[in-house]
Amino acid sequence: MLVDLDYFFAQLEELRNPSLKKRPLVVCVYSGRTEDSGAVSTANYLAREFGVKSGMPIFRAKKKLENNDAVFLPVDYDFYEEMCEKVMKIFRKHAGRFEQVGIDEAYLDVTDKTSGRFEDARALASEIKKELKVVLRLTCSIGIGPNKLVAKIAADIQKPDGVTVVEPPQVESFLSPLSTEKLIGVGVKTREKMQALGIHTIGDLAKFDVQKLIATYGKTLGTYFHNASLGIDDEPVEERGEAESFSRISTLKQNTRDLNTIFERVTPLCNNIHDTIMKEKLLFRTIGIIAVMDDLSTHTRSKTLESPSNNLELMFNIVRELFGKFLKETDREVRRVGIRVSNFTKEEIGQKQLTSFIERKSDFSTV
Ligand code: DCP
Ligand code: CA
Ligand code: CA
Repeated sequence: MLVDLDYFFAQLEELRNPSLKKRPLVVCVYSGRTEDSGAVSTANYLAREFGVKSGMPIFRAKKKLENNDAVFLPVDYDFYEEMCEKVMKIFRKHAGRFEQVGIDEAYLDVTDKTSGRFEDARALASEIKKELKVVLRLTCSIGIGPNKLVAKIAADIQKPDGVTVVEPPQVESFLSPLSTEKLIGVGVKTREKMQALGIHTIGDLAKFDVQKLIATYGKTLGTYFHNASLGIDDEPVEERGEAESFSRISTLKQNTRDLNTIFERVTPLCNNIHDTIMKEKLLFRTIGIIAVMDDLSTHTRSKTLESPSNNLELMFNIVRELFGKFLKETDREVRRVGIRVSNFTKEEIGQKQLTSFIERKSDFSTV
């Protein structure tokens, strides 16, 4: 399933001020140069009837909406992010695996929950929409398909407040009449190039000789376009942490080459990052060190684990090992030290492991 909120920022503005629902509403990113310079972030469906679109210059939207009692509001990202968190919490509950993509949409793998039955998935979609409506008074559109590619395109078909289900036997006939630009990776340039080859729809692309596609776009992209046109996609719904990486850095009291002094300095940084990781229920795979030298040059080294972990002791050991190795590679003194942890996945280990882990952590702080 791909779940996408309808006219998201504008819908949120209507939520806190329902009188806006009856008027064309445009949410704007003002650049501040002149009064009306900037771009339209999004608009409610009333404003869209006048041709207002995301990305359009504000002055053009104003012209289109002249004498129509329209409202123009500046973006309020803090409010949108706060609401986004509440929305995603509801979606996440209903998914076996969950992957947020962008501020207002997420993939939900519901294969296990529905035993792979599309009718059950449709019922689940109604349930999710109902909960979103009752709890937060918001609407969304949902696409359901055998994979992410089909679900994403399906979600766009009936908007706002729609559900579109595409079962495996319908995939080809569903995709075939659509424009190639519906496929991820087909931008303006690619579409023009495809048009020159006589490819306009996804169906044209499916019929096009795959070897010729490869000759034009290279092996990776050519193969991808061919498979995508047939609705073939086996990308998993990927649980991921919100942050790409966490890092902390600190200046030493004196420049040094002494490993113990360095380690003493990075220990609280490790503890601090580790607290964040535990709070966010993340597992890391990559641990890195940062060293800023006396000549202000910056160096990094990192190590990637075979499997994800949240073990603090392991983090300490690797940080120590990396600094030890690094010092052997340089004659300079270190001025600032830091660590960076990345490559996150969401924690899936049981409560028991978690508790024993926290105990281990408190052992450490008494050393
Ligand atoms: N957004 C933006 N600038 C853009 C596109 C989008 O600021 N050029 C913001 C505002 C949107 C939000 O991202 O509300 C989500 O984008 P969508 O593409 O999902 O569009 P909407 O949710 O606004 O409308 P729709 O009902 O078509 O999904
Ligand atoms: Ca949306
Ligand atoms: Ca979206």
